[in-house]
Amino acid sequence: MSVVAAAERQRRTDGQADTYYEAIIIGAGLSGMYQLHRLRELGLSVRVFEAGDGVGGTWYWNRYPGARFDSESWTYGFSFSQALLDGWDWSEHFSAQPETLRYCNYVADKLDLRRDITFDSRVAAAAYDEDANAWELAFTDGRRARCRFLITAIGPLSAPTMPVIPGVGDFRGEAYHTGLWPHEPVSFDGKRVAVIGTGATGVQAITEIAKTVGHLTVFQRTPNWCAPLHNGPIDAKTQAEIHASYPEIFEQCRNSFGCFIHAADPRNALEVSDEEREATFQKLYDAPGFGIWMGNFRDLLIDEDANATITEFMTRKIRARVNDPALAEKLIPTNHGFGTRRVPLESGYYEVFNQPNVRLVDVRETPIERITPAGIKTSDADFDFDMIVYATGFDAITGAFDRIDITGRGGRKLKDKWVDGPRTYLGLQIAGFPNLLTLVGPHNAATFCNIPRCIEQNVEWVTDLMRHMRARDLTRVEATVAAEDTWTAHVHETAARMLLMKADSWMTGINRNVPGRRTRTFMAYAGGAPKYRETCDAVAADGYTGFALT
Ligand code: NA7
Repeated sequence: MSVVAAAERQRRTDGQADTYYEAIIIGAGLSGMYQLHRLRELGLSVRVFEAGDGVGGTWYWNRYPGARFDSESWTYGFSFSQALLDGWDWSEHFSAQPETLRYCNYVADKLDLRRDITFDSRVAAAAYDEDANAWELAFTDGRRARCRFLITAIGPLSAPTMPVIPGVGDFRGEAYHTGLWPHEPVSFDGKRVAVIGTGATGVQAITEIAKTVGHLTVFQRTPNWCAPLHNGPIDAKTQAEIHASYPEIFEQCRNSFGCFIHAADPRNALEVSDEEREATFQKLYDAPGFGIWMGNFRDLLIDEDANATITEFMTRKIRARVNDPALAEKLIPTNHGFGTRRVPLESGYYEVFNQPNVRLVDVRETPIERITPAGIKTSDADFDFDMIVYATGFDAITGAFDRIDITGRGGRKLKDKWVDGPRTYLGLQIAGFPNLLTLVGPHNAATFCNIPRCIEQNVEWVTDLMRHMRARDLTRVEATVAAEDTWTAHVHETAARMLLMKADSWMTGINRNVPGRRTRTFMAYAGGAPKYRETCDAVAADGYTGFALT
């Protein structure tokens, strides 16, 4: 224990000493687990508090049918430890949630993390005590804990939102939100099931539920541009090749915009002939993963005319796959171009609508009026269901922060500070909130990334900061207002040239189920992971410019 921590422990004579740590990490998902490992190596007294009763974060909560990677499995695992890489084989190119949750548990076991994690602990409030230079945490069950550094590892998509529809509590059948799925198996056999929501989650869930359901009704508000996942098992030969090529795989990820193996095509869509463009689109459509979104012509997501070419291609694909032409038109987005919202990857999604036991309800034409005890009432029909599945998404990126009452210097609430959208420095720190570090926080490249790749960068940067501070007996770090203003302006400038800023989505801060989430503001960082990493490294190399260290 450092001198500072020992002094603090000595100072606390109120019986709370055993709940004081130099660092507390909130959340035992991948970022919390890795941060724990690194801070423990540094010799800090550190504890993780986790709301669930197991590790895994996103993969712990999102147990809905069909949940699986859109990242290639073999690009997703932690890269920092050869032993972790050597001891784990992914079974599929895009593994399903149960396997990923097993992976999270494997990491926790291998690194012996559980001894420093307290489960079933949801943080209700965190307040900065200026005199003590410490954070005081209150848990929902009344327990308290204190720490010098508070590190949030609470995830960008971890605050599920229910739709604001009258009568949601009235339904007498089974009802589940995808992000809070039960741990026990759920059967759809012979049942009349409704799914509300057709984002990346809804698309996966609908495709899986349709395999065994009695009758399925999909309530769609905004169709999305879905592209084929092309998943498959990993055979023994490929497995050996993957293990032998990890250095190259991670190097390729490191150099691409979103840390996927897909890097943008250096050509512009309108520079090539129609035939060449069509052939490129077709090749990407037939290839696995996010290539069609991230490995496509470089101007598709910034130039309207270029975007129109892929949008037209994808329109033809939907028409070709859906038998009923009128139904196909309902599944084709009309208010945004391809790739300007998160692209759901699918494995037979469009064909689901060719099944005789599946019906699509376009709620723009016939809005849902209320949830009834028996089902759902729209403006033109009453539907009876045995089960309603809410695939209605999350209060993204800032929602998990808002669900904790966070108070900084001078009694300032984080929620108030961010009322018009987040303001941060590097997506890792916030002026007025000393010693609070926000892994995968808003304005951070990690929210727009093959996430473990960016988690490693975030965690290693925070660990280096801690090392720097300990070596100099510094105990307080806070972003300056000027640095925060500059970074926040840079985040907005970088996003402004992207077409995705024109679409309503969780990335642009719109959620009609959450009061106040109506203003379009970019929630992540669109400058790309390599540029983000370079900036963070330069800040560190310069002695942490933009931070007041005392
Ligand atoms: P999303 O992408 O936010 O999707 C939520 C879906 O729920 C979307 O289709 C919404 O329609 C729909 N929704 C929300 N409220 C309503 C109401 N009241 N009525 C009808 N439909 C509604 O969340 P996901 O969980 O799919 O994905 C989030 C991310 O998690 C995903 O990108 C992955 O990276 C992991 P809307 O589009 O708002 O019209």
